[in-house]
Amino acid sequence: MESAPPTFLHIDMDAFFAAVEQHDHPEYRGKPVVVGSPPDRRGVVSTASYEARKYGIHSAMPARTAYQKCPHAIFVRGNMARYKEVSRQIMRIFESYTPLVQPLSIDEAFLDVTGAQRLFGTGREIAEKIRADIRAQTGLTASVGVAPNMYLAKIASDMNKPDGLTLVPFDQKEIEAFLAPLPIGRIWGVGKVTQKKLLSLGINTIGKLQTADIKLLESAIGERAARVFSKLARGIDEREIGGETDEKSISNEITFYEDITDRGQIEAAYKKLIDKVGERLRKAGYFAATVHLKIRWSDFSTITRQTKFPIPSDDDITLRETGMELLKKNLSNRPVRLIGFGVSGLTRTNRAQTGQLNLFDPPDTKTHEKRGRLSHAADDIKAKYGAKSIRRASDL
Ligand code: TTP
Ligand code: MG
Repeated sequence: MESAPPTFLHIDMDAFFAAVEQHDHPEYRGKPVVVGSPPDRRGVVSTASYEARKYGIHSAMPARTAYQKCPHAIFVRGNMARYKEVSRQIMRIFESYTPLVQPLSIDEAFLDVTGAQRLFGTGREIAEKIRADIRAQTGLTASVGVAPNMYLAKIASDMNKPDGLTLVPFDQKEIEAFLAPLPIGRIWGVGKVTQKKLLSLGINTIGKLQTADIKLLESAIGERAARVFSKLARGIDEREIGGETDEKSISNEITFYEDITDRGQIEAAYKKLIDKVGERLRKAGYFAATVHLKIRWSDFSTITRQTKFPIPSDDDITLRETGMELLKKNLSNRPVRLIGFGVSGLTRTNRAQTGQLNLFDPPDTKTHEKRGRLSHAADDIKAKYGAKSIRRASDL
């Protein structure tokens, strides 16, 4: 078997809430649609159709301002339950191509399709198939970036919106040339503060950051940040999909777009991570013995902490209780860049296993074998009956 190059997709729906409204209400199509607060209230715009964006309307803008810019726009409150339903549909499409899916928000996800290439074709071909599936099943368009890592895929998906497919080169020199003209704000994690500091050094493009003196950078933004951002400027990103890394642990993490200090916001994001991990844990049929917390502060220093459940657990309540306790113990007032939650010590039963365990045949080995066999069986069925045979069955 030829080894396929590491390939990641970032998929993001176009004008998501507004596009759903235009799909569900054909009379809105081709017109400026603004989803969010009514214009006579003090709320903001959630999103605007591309027709409305021509008038300068965008997410987070006061609805009143949007109205001033385009009084004839169609203002709708939106229907979250419906958006979540479409979100589930697209996530299911992603999962029909690879189990390595990391949703980032309601309308976007990272996919590691490295292994999927054997079954479904090149990264580009997979991206096209997914776009076609989304269109067929939801009537909506998505933009996709195809790249050798997640960070480049995310940059790329935004470059030809709406309905765009952007391929990032896989050669290091070409990657650097691809990034060079982009503004530094496009680098994942460069917030307003860092941007200001870099601009004061005359660094306004990724290209300038590529060639910047490292000592100068370090003195401006600190050693760790300098190291991380100069790597990202060259397109180097070694992160993996925050999914199941092996059979012994399940974890998920989120990097915030900006450093967050608001405890409520951090806790809300963390709870979502806990729920996701719990879902996967149960889906995989495990109980976990240990909870893990990861916090990366704004200066890139990182802590990991762990604690044991009273007994191996898989239910949401225990996961949340134990997880939140661990978070509350370790959160301070420092701004947070990344938060992660994970579980390990996975077992098939939550009963004490004293004396039952054969050291030469630990449960994880069996699990691994079983899962391996299952995946192989799935691969075989797909190879025999077509790539979509399994997905159709699970969609029923
Ligand atoms: P985005 O993907 O950021 O925006 P979008 O899908 O509307 O448009 P684009 O084509 O540029 O991707 O966000 C997805 C949805 O999340 C968006 O449709 C509405 C919601 N949202 C808010 O409610 N408030 C916000 O400030 C943002 C940015 C998004
Ligand atoms: Mg979007």
